[in-house]
Amino acid sequence: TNRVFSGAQPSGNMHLGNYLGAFRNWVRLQDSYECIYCVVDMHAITVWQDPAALKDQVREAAAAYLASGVDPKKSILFNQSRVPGHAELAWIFNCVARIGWLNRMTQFKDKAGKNRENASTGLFVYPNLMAADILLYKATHVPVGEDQKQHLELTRDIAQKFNNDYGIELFPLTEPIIQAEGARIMSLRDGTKKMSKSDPSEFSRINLNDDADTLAQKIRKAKTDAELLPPKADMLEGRPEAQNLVGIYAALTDMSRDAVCAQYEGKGFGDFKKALTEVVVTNLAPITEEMARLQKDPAYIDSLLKEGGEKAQALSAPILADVKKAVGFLS
Ligand code: AQP
Repeated sequence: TNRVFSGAQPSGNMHLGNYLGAFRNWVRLQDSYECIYCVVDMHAITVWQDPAALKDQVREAAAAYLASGVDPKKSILFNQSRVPGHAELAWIFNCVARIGWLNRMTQFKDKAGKNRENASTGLFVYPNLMAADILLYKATHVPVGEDQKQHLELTRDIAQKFNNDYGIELFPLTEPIIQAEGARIMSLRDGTKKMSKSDPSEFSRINLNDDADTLAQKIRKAKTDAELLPPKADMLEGRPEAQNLVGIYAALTDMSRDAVCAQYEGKGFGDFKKALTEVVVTNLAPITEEMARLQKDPAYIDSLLKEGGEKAQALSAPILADVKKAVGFLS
């Protein structure tokens, strides 16, 4: 079977980048793959999370998946910490992966920043946990953005080394599903930085639970330039903020960037932002409403996650048993 695994961290502020770069594609994959979508709470605590807030953030993330169209009848939806196999397999992978491999991971360097000595050890071995997430289910495919390509390569290296070391063809070499061009959404304040949950500026990001007035205000204040829209998208070169707004419009309407430019050629960003606001509000309103409705009933979300967790547990148990046997653990 072709099986997909993917997840997002419940670190609060689910945003348009998460939707266009991840959730929307997850929904499309449900028809052609057996899909497992996980709220990766164990990844989230690699940086400090307030315990009371974390619970709500897990529910918010699950609500965002569901409101985007993840269907718990078709796909498995659960939170990572509920299935202990993730931690167990991650430990085994801590002993398979080499320090030199992890030292090459650029995301660790970005996230740890200058104060590397003070980063959690979890942040350093994060890619090993990600490999465990994927291989615990022998997922054959993972949808990845540009930023996660290196981690998926590491997952393949771990699978291969495990298979070699233990002399057993246990794990598949998971293939990436490369996202369509333009899936990377940038900050509204700085077109060279990606839109991110952890950006301290609310105006950098379009949250999935922003109301229409907030959306309009954020788009009005988004950084742009005084130039007009050109007839072709490649003429936006060197204008990262303009490129980003055109990209968002194109992604939400399923138009090409060229078609968007052709439609608004010669217009300034005042006019374009009005049109963009309409597109964003129209597309996000149903998601925002559904998220709000779901979040009013946390018990319902918790019960869905529990059910999903039971399915994930059942799927992973025989695979983990094979791993332990290969390693030589007594059972
Ligand atoms: N700006 C983005 N454009 C396109 N896709 C994005 N994703 C995140 N930001 C963008 C995709 O969303 C999925 C979930 O991401 P994650 O929760 O694992 O965390 P992240 O990639 O580290 O996202 P953030 O928002 O930047 O979180 P923080 O600030 O907490 O680190 C992934 O598929 C990701 O590619």
